[in-house]
Amino acid sequence: MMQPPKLHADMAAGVIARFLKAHGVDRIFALCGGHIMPMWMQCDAEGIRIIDVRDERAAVYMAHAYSELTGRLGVAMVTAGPGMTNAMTGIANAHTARASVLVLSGVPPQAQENRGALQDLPHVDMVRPITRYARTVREPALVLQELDEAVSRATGEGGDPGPVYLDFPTDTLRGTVPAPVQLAEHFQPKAPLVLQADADRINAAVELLWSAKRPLVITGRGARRAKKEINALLDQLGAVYLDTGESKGLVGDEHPSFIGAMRGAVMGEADLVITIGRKMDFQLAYGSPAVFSKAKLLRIADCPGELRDNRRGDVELFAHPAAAISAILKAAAQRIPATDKDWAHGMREQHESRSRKLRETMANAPSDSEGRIHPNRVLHELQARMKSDAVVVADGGDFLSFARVGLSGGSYLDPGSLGCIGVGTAFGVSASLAYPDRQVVVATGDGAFGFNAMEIDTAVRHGAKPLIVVANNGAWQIEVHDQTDTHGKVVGTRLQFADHAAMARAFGMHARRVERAEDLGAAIDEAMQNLPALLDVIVSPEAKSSDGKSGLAWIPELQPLSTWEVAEQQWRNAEAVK
Ligand SMILES: Cc1ncc(C[n+]2csc(CCOP(=O)(O)OP(=O)(O)O)c2C)c(N)n1
Ligand SMILES: [Mg+2]
Repeated sequence: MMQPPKLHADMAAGVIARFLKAHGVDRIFALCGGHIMPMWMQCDAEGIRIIDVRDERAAVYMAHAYSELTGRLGVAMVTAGPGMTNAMTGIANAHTARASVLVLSGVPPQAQENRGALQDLPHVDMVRPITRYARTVREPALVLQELDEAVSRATGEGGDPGPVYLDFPTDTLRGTVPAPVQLAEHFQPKAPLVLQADADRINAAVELLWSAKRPLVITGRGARRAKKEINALLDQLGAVYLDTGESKGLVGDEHPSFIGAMRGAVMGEADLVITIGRKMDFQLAYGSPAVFSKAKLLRIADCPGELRDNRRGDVELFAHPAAAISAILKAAAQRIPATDKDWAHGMREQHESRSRKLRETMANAPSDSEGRIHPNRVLHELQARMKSDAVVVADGGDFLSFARVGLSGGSYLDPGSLGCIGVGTAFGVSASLAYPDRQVVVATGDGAFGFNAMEIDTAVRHGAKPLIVVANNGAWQIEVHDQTDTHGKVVGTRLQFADHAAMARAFGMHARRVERAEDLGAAIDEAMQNLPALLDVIVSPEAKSSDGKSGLAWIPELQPLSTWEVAEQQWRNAEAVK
């Protein structure tokens, strides 16, 4: 039988592995296949841990979560054809979330290209609109420079960060990279880019900030590396603060600026909105003047998508948020802010009173007439047992909406603005492998859980220790509510009250079903002693979340939420009359 050539470190596959290792990649989330085998074996030979998953979507989700949580490059490796198409949802999600992910794949050997080869698809064409860079690399001597370009784009050197894609014909992976082109420069890890702000614009920003009476700071993805500076800015200015799913945990709920429960009111009252590393996407009403009716805008970001989408800033600082805010604080020196302290304190007081009420409601949320537990009660019992640095992963429809508000920890992940439900278990496994000493709690709807449920197997095999809590209401319930309210008929949205605990046990995970509220506490305690674990909690389908009520599910014309839709229509009509 003919043998393929023996693998070695100077083959393209070996050079790829050495490049990754040199750039600090210590793990790859992957699912194997013949086309990528040389890379796979060489990554292992370099001591890079292969975390082998059960579906390529999960590989990319895990690389995504790793990148979001650690700030480093996440790497996924998938095989050609269906391996690659399975990965596409993960790539799309990383694209929307602007997560730095490198996806590596293979294509058939060049001699078989377009001949009807096994798993031959135009991968690059398929992912181009959802990647920052996508190439097939056919020449072994060009592997290093292509990798360098891809990683630079993934990490946002010159544009929005996000996923990048490279694939290689299998013969290229087996081809030798000539020693002279293996330049040492390509094996030098790069420090993260810190873009400095222009001094004139810093002064203009100080003017805006220090003359505002009702300044509101909103953070997103790009603010994550500026925790200290953002807290200092809030302290100095006495501004109020809204977090978003992208940057939860950056400013603690105990901070006097934090007014998360006042989201609706504050958007209309602020006279200056400062976005830091945050898109003005649907979650922020596209920045519409109909919603932010009195606000000037200061926008700070080091990537274009977070700097000027939908609304231009009165001042725009194209700079790393940490650098920009440090420069702002230095330039403002001892200047006294004009912030209306009574307004800010009032906002905080109302926030505290609403949060207190929410906590009471959660603690006492009654079961329904059939004894099924209210989702808020589940979250309350969980939260009571979680440490402040826990990683929270929320997923689902109604349950995501409850969990987003009801759970807090040191880091937070969810389906993001792609609304990519099903990420929960994969995100949780990756988080737990990244931070083995932190609690990782995955709070997921039963529908959402189903997409990647098999990753419970990956958790067990790889020693990841998340606690997965499945809110089992036997339905895609947020859709059931929408159908009932909007169309008066429920069709194709009911599931069974399936036994997810039995499924988890089949893969060697500790698991229990919980049916009564009074059993929750002990079941959670026991699960936390036996991680990884899954709790299949029967929750009431009658509970209706705020996302269910806000109109998010029925997709209005101009805005995502009904109240904003009304405001936008009124504003457009009033402007048209003028
Ligand atoms: C991949 C994907 N498919 C479908 C949807 C539409 N969708 C949003 S929420 C939801 C229901 C989720 O059900 P479940 O996870 O059980 O949560 P519940 O609403 O029942 O609490 C669906 C189908 C989506 N956002 N993403
Ligand atoms: Mg459900």
